[in-house]
Amino acid sequence: MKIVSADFIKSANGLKDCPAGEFPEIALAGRSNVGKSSFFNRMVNRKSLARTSNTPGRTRLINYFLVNGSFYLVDLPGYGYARVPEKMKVEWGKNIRDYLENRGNLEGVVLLLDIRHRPTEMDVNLHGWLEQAGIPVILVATKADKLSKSQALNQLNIIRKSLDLDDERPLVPFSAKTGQGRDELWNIISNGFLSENLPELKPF
Ligand SMILES: Nc1nc2c(ncn2[C@@H]2O[C@H](COP(=O)(O)OP(=O)(O)OP(=O)(O)O)[C@@H](O)[C@H]2O)c(=O)[nH]1
Ligand SMILES: [Mg+2]
Repeated sequence: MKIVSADFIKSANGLKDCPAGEFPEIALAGRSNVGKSSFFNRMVNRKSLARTSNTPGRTRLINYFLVNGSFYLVDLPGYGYARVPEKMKVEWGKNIRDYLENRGNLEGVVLLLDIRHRPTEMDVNLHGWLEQAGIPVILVATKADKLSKSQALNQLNIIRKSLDLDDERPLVPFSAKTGQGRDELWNIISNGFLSENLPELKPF
């Protein structure tokens, strides 16, 4: 997919604060620090449109970006950051679940996992929950540049086993640093999540 524009729309504080759902939208979910904001920036080829950080827990609101004037990419707050107060964690969990359950124009979720680590219990739970809810999921293994090819293959297998994935389910190794996986993911997104909306996406 050719990206002609990507614009920050707003930071929403919960579902009620999300923009009117006039465009299809795709949400980016994953553990804090897994590379969601970096993923977004690389996918739209904008260096720092979404703020990235070494400090986990950076993205606390639901950040809306409009791509090609025709669909939203949504950068969700990351989960699982140990140093966040318990009350805030519960609040985040509620906010994200409320969003995922009730956002009518949500076409799918990109679930990001760090290629170097075994999925956490929260990753496994979220993945299972999304499948049960019938929400289409694309799985991405981030930070692939940090491993050798053979290490990466090994880790991809571990992730597959932990999430009990069928062989045909794509798990795409990705690097925000090198751009590995970007084209493949745009293909999957435009042929899958957005396929029903493609007529609307045609103008460019
Ligand atoms: N080498 C390498 N580093 C990456 C990659 N993706 C992200 N990082 C680094 O990982 C750190 C976290 O990245 P972010 O994109 O801010 O992660 P996030 O998931 O948005 O984090 P929160 O907003 O806290 O949930 C930053 O230091 C990034 O530079 C990648 O593909 N390769
Ligand atoms: Mg972020």
